[in-house]
Amino acid sequence: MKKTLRMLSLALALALVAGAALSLGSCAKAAPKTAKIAMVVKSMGNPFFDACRDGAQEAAKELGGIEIIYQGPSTPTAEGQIEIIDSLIAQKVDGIIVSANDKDALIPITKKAMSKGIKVMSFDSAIAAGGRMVDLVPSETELIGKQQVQLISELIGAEGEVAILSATSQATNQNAWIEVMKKEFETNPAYAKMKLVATVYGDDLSDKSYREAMGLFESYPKLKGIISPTTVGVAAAGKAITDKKLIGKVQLVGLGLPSEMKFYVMNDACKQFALWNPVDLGYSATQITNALVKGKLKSAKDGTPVKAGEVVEAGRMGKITIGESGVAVMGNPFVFNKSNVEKYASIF
Ligand code: RAM
Repeated sequence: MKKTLRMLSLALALALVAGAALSLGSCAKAAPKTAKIAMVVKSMGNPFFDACRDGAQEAAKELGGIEIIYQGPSTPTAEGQIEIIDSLIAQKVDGIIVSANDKDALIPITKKAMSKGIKVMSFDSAIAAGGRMVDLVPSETELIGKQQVQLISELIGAEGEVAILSATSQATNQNAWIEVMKKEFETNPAYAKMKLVATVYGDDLSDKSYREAMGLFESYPKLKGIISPTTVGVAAAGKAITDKKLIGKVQLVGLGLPSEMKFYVMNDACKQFALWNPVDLGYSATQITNALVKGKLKSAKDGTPVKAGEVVEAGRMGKITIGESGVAVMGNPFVFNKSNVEKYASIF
């Protein structure tokens, strides 16, 4: 009897070991964990960033096993973004894609994220080198800035007062473009008869941008043109010109969404403007972050930029090559006018 009992308990022990081995085995074969990629934008409620999010979701769906978390502060401040990134670190996300409200203020928090193994890149509006692994710009900064001055020059016959209506005063992308524009006004002989009289900030808020545009009409009665390199600003300026019955007197160019600008192109408040495809921008950024998360793009935890010459296979966008200081460039801006604005308005 004792012997049978001993044999029984031995059999039980063996069965338990086998069971444990089996469950360990099935554990090893478990589905790979879903990667969490967060897109932190300048602010919520901006249709430009909603289009970037759509592109991110498209890439996530194609790649599989990726969850996109889309967040941003209610107004475009660095403080709001710092809080969000801090909570994303606590949630242990795998990657963070940021459009920065300030190129330097975010560095300590993104460095903290990277030190914990989170992959960080900026897109649209950069974090300075040291605070991210890659920065994806929509187009060359020089090209964007020069094109804006050329577009307004064409509309005002290269003569008269021009003002810039920007986003926030700390925005990396707008400030970089404005620097190029200022140089053009100062040094390009083709623009010798144009004068940049003011740069004002609407903070990517429609009502503030509208008020700033109205303020420009008051302060500069001889104003001939406005350049607004922000989708929020250029649409608000279109409305201000229309409401003030200044169509034909004050010309407007900028970076706008065809869907928001169609009305102002058709009523002649804004005869031409430029932009790239924000869906493609979000899609490309997600492809790059996925490559970082999967280790296909080598990165260091201290935030040293990814080496120049590295290539990302970015789905329908083809190959994206990383340049100096980890900066990658997407493509060239499109110019929109009466001939094509309606066609693109249904896309972004
Ligand atoms: C606004 C934002 C964004 C910028 C576009 C052109 O939506 O400021 O950062 O890239 O305009």
